[in-house]
Amino acid sequence: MQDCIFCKIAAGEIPSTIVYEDDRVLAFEDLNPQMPVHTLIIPKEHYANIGDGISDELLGYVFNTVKKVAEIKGIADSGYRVIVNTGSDAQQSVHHLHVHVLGGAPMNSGSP
Ligand code: IU
Repeated sequence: MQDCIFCKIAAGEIPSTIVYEDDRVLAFEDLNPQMPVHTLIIPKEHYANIGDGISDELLGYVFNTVKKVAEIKGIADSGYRVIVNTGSDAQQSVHHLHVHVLGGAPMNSGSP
């Protein structure tokens, strides 16, 4: 999609630090990490958010990539948090579906 920064990252038009990539998804380091490990996973195809018509199959594929990223980043055993901000109340700021994978240190309670 034109003017979508994550589409440009997915296409390699804007550089990113790639953690994992295949033909359907890209995982890259968040530019403003909130934890020692903070990786974003996106489908290469544009969906604004989790409610934007992505197929169950592709959404499942995106979430299965979480496990790969956790292994690559060395946090599979220590644990991690997975966050998908969706829409305005959740303060989604980039409107291309992305999954935050956060870890590398103990976290506070996950309750809002
Ligand atoms: P959010 O879920 O939409 O609030 O998160 C967007 C994330 O994308 C946020 O953590 C930013 O630091 C991150 N990000 C990035 O890694 N690279 C960018 O070019 C832009 C945002 I714009």
